[in-house]
Amino acid sequence: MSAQSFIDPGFIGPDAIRTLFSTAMSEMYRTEVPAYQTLVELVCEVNEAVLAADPAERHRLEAAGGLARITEERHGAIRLGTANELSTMRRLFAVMGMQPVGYYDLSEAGVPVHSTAFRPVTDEALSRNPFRVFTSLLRLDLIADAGLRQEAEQVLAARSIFTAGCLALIEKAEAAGGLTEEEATRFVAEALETFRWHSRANVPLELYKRLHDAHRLIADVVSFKGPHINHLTPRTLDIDAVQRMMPEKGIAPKAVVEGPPTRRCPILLRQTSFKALSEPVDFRDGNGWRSGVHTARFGEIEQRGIALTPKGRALYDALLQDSRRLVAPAADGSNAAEYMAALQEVFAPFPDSWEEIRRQQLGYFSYSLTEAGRRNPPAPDADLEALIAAGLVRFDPVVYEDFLPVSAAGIFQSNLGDDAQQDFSASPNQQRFEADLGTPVLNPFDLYAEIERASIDACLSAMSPATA
Ligand code: OOG
Ligand code: NI
Repeated sequence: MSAQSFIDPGFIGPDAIRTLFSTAMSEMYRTEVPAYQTLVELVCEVNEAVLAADPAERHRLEAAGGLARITEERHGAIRLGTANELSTMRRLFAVMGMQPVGYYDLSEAGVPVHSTAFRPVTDEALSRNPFRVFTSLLRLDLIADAGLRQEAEQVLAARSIFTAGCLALIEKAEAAGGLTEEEATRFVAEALETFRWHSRANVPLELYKRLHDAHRLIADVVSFKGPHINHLTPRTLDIDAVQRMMPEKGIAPKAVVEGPPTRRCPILLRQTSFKALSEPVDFRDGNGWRSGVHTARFGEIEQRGIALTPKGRALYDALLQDSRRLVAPAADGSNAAEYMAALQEVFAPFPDSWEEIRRQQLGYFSYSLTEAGRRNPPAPDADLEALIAAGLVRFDPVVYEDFLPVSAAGIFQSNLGDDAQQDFSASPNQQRFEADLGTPVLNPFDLYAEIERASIDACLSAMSPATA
């Protein structure tokens, strides 16, 4: 019996809805932000070159089933204003098989939001389409000016970011356990409306300015009819090459690549972005409109590496902190080369071979039978290490599917401009976030551990009567 048989035959299934949605989103963003299209083309070019130059890597990705998903792979980001918006967004994403994973506190980095990532969680769903959305909730509680806070709350309380059709289809999916193809097509079209850019602001220019002075991000969330998608990020196999080539395509990247340094064996996540565009916006003015500008939408690329265990992550966090203590990256990019050199040097103790990362239990791996293993399926009680040594089982890094708080802060900040540095005291409030969300967030480490465990089980049950 396959997992598919649990889905009502009349329904198309959450993975297929997610693919319809991510494709529609990508098409919409391509027409809204032309530089995104340029970036996607550059990433494709670089990915093809990497695979052509490294047949072993191509083969490894093919064997591990990871090649097909890379070209279409994207993440996006939105910023929400209220608890109600967040909990409804959770239900919307659930229709496409996306669950809230992880909690990110950005207050520490001077950004008044806390966040989670909605994404598929099983190995199977991830390999079909790993589309994820970094979703932030504005924290008006961090705004000192009580009067302004109240005005912002009123504006947010009066807006509804979901169409009636979208809400009806969410309810339908929840009640029936899925959507038919026809319903899914309508659902995607309705849901897309929530993420669309609105060139007409929800507020007068005067209020926009006051919100903007409190924090640029507050203006971005409160002033508009909905949470426009603010970037869509393709995945590259060589972020250094894309970073180098962006200026040739007329795109100016931020000065430093966030995350770990360049390595032979990529770990976690490396990201870089280009600055937000200044876009014309009409603000309310009495009964009419008045023109102004807003900068919110930008482009980003990422390179994903292995998911680290808590032990590996602790080592990463410690080394990142050490490098930043040595050279703090300046907002204007003036010491970028120095910072990247420090990063490279400080990270030297992090092992850079898959064997060693595995031996020290720093990362999660997916185990599978080699061709020889398939010819000679191991007994259920066989020893995994012995099977690896005998060439019957291979191991591949499990891809990191999540985000990194320090990197996310760097991405936020590069888009808020150098003048936007602001201090909030660090005040993570996961409990409040989960209450607003309506569920606890999932723990990413549990999900990776489960993928690893299931892969080992699958190797050792290849010969069991149930599947023979
Ligand atoms: C989200 C910034 C964080 C990432 O990839 O870490 C992010 C935002 O600007 O809303 O997208
Ligand atoms: Ni991003």
